[in-house]
Amino acid sequence: MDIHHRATIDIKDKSISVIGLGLSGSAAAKLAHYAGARVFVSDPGTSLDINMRADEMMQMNISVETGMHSDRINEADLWIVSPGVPKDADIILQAQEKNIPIVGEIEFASWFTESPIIAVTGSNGKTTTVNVLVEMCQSENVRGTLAGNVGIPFSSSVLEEMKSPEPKTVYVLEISSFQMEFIHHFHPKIAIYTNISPDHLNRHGTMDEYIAMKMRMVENQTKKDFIVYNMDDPLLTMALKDHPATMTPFSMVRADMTFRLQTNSIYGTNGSPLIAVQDLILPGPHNLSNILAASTAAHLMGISDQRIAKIMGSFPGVEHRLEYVSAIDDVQYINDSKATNLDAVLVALESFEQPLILILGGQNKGADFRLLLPHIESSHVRLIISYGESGGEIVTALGDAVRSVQVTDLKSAVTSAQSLAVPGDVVLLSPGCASFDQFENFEERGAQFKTWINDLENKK
Ligand code: UMA
Repeated sequence: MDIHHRATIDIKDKSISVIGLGLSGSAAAKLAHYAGARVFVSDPGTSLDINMRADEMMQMNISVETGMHSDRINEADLWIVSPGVPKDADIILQAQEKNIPIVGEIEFASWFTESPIIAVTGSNGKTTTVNVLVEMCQSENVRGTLAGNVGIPFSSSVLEEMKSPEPKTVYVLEISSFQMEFIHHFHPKIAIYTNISPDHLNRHGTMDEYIAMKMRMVENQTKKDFIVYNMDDPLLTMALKDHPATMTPFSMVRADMTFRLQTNSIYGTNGSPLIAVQDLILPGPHNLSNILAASTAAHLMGISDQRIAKIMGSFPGVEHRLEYVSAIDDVQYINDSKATNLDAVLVALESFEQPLILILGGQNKGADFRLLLPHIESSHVRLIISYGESGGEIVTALGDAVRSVQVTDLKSAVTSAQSLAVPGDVVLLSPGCASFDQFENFEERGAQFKTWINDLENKK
């Protein structure tokens, strides 16, 4: 099958193998099936979720196998791969040897829509940015639709649009580096880069490779398209230096921007004050940066300053991102389960002035925990509770820079935190690791954390 010219791609009656039966695999399979392809989905897993999705596939007359990738995956004109499958996995290398074209789920979904795409990436802040942006992008002419790495597969949203077209649709997609490994035609009208710092190095190997994957998001953009990027980030500025797209940067320090931050106010596109920083609900300088990113893109979509200011002043934040859970005996509990890398932990540390009990742990993604040392020494962290697969590594890396306690799992970490906290403390779950050693995903980790905190409260 020739996938090089998007205009001529036709999947009707083509055999398509979908690799992975997670969220994106099952959504891509449904989209491909709806578009008339002969679909075969394969996943070596056997979990309850996979079996449930396999049942759903069978009910829709989509062929499926679980527990293995059999040779049947190679009887295909096209592969659609889930973002969790790395590009150097054995099955990928074998398919490439057989010259089977491979696309990622985001690429595949993009073939079936002409609606403009705003694609948001970065090492941190992308979830908050997409959520603020999609709220801003609701007007008479624009219907912002959130999808992508946020847990809503792009394929599901596109399938919905195919079934009930909405001409005002503008997709606001959170994009991860994984999702850009197999793209060909993916072409956002507006790309947003929040920042770039080391993340996912266990998958991408080097920082250069990680940046290269992030840059793939704009490889099809021309001067008619826009890149909204954080000009305060030297790595980003360097990486985007020679790109032909129209640059519309944002900054917390420069005055010559679409939205200007000065003397504790944000100024609008006509130069007059829009809102005072103290009137924003979202805490911390990182969120200010995310808000400036979203506002700049919303302005490019024709959204009025008035609407932008309204959302700036009312957006409450995102679940699992510095989310306030409860205060028990004058100790605040904060759920930052979305912090799966060290940069996100640093952002969390900067957001509090009270003494902190920091819960770190889970599955390490290749981070060096020693990088936390200077920040822990200069912040208010008075105790670290580490848990999970990386628990020992964290204790060793931090040495005696701060008091630390190692426990086996997150539930024990919560119990220890409660018994060691004193009034005025903040107990912060900002794990700096992936959740996969003990949970399905960071959402489940955050939800469990909140349940255990609520249990503590109910026992009072
Ligand atoms: N699998 C195979 N063959 C392999 C390897 C894996 O079949 O060789 C199977 C696994 O057995 C599993 C399935 O693939 O059943 C999982 O696929 P997946 O890991 O791609 O997960 P999905 O459920 O499809 O979710 C993905 C994103 N997950 C990852 O990128 C790891 C979700 O982002 C995203 O929300 C979803 O698509 C919808 O777009 C999550 C994530 O953790 C939140 N993202 C990372 C992050 O934010 O740091 C990048």
